[in-house]
Amino acid sequence: QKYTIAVVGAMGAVGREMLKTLEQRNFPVKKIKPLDIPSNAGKKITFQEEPIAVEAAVSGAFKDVDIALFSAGADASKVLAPTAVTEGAVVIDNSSAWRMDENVPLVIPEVNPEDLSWHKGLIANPNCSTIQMLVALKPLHDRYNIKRIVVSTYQAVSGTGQKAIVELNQQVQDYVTGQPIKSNVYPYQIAFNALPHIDVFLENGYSKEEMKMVFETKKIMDKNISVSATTVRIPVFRSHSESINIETEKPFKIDEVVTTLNEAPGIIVVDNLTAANYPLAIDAEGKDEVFVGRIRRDFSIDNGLNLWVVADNLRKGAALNAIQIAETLVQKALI
Ligand code: 2RA
Repeated sequence: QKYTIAVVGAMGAVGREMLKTLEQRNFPVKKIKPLDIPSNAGKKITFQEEPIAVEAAVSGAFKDVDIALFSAGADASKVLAPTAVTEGAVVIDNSSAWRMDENVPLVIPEVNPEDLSWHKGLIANPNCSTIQMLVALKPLHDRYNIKRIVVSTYQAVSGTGQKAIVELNQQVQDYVTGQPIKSNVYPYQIAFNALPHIDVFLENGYSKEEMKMVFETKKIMDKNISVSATTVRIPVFRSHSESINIETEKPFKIDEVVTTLNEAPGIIVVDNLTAANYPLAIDAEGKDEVFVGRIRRDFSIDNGLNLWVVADNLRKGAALNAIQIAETLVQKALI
């Protein structure tokens, strides 16, 4: 069977990656329906070497759609995702709009595929920084029962979108040519800088991005895990990097941890200090897997472990995870 797939936000960084990933994974596509804001209607995208005109993402656009992949921001999803479900599409939403809704499964296929069984037409894709962290930690949680996670992230500007990619490029060029550096996307210059400020700050002193990692971990993997997060924007175009410290209930041996990670789905271990081999943002770009290295005991506590985890934030962190959800729905006849 083949499916009509809508990509909502088709002109954005994640939307483009969704189209590319659908092509590369030979998803059984009958028809692609690129949707975006009305002012982008008529522009062309290419799918399987065919130009396709973008249509306006409005009610009525989903009547012939089987699966709608959304990456159009939370405001658009809040309104349009329920409309798409009503019109008969199964929606996989990459925005934060529906992630914590109790009627919406929040799914990473390597971590909690069973939650797809209770979807009611709308499924949420977790935040990119949560996805790569939980793909890496799920096998360790299953074997050693993680009690606490402390994570610091080093996030690429493509997580903010196309405009941030353009701004970082421009700032570097302006620096080289001696022009004044202008900052519109972030509160400060991002080139040659590090901003501990992703999304808005909340009453509790944490950013929304930091609290997403806390709440999403509890919903996806285990509500009993304590999580403390610091999320930082760095001048990298693609791939998020994360320094993760965990405390487990059960004792572990490091070589056992490495074997467990090597055998787990979606993970590639890159960890050879003699050869200075460890996961790098530039190596993860365009790849499907989550890369784990710098695996070492935290000697300051019992059963403590440190990891360095890197993944392409537009791919496994967004587009690929959403498409793997669609693949799982098809495989399990949940669509
Ligand atoms: C970011 N995780 O990196 C957020 C949304 N993609 O900005």
